[in-house]
Amino acid sequence: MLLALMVAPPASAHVGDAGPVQTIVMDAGPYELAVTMTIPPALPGPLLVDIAPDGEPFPETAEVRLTRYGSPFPEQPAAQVSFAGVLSATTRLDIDAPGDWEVEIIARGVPGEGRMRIPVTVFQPPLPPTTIPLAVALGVLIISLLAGAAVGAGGRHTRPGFAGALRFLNYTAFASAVASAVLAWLQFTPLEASSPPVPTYSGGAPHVNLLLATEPPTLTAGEPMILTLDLRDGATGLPADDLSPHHDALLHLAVVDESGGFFAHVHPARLAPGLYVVTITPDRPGAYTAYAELMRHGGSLQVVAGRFAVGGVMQVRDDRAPGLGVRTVDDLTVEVRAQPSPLRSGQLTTLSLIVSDANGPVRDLEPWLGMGGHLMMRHTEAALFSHIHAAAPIATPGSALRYGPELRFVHSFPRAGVYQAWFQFRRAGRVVTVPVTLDVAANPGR
Ligand SMILES: [Cu+2]
Repeated sequence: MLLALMVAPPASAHVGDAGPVQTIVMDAGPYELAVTMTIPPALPGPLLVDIAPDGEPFPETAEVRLTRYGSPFPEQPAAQVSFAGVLSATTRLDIDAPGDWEVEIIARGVPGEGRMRIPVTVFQPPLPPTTIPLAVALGVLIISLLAGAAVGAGGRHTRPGFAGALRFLNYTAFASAVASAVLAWLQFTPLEASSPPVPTYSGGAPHVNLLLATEPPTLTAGEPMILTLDLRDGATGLPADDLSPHHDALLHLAVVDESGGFFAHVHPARLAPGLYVVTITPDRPGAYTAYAELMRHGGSLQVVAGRFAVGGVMQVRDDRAPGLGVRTVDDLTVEVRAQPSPLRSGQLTTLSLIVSDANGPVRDLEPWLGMGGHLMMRHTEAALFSHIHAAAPIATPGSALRYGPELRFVHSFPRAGVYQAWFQFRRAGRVVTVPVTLDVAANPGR
């Protein structure tokens, strides 16, 4: 029972909403890193930061720093890790108080340096409601036992007063022992999973405005560029820095040119409150759209878009992506099927991807961003952007779950027209993108 009093309540995270263990994928410069944070179960305690390079190029080392949210990072790193011969490296950062923290990771390797700063909120929930009554009951039990012992030893049992006092102390000890046992049992029974407080906005969190900037300001096809996303609260204009992880990232960014020939699905690195950067290399001139998918703490998913133009000369063949049917992507044969077919707007449609290689159907597709497959899609004329996940079990970090050979996606096309679609899945640590053009006919019934 004393132990029950000593067990500290668990701390929980905001990076975080989803539980005390959270994976965040970010592109720090040239490196894609999957950072898994484990919030300490009690404070003070260690914040475990596991850094797993998620694809090529691989960094060689990383420096990790910790600071209170909004304070400058210390000169000296808290830890230095090497990725030589390991899949991931874990460091422990000492957290001594609840509140907002930031973890900085600087990865280094042959292609250069990349930086990211991930906000972490550590909560220490209030004591369980049974703690104080339990302490009182235990206190009464101890006092009545001691007093009973003193009275029994010092008093003469024949005296009616002493016998009555002794009986009273015995009853009190028995009652407080029963109360302590019940309260201790309640103490160990989890009432519900503790979760951080969700901010109360009337009508949900305000929308986010996206300010897009490019470096250099004048862009050329075939040359790397830095895309900066400045996220602002739609009500206050202040940086929107309360993004909740969804599908293993704070921000999913799809960058597409008007032809649909260029497609990049990346996870910009957070550098400052509301400020995210990513490097991409547009391969053709034209008008580009960047779709940022994000979720605010206590809000729902939203997509904000920005546009930029790329100059230069065409350096790639601009073929329209094939439609339904069989195609070869890298060393894989991928068949895209639709049911019902042909495609019509306004009807529930299952799009299937059947993946095989030289040895036959493939069953070792790995989770990517917690999912078996992703499908991003947009209408070539209407302002429609969709992100659909494969109808398959969701994978937890480090899961041994594998998918294939079939990935199914269910969608209802809101209107007729031509859709550019990109199916994505991961195999052997590599993300495979399958571009598909979908011609959707008008549904006479709608
Ligand atoms: Cu993503």
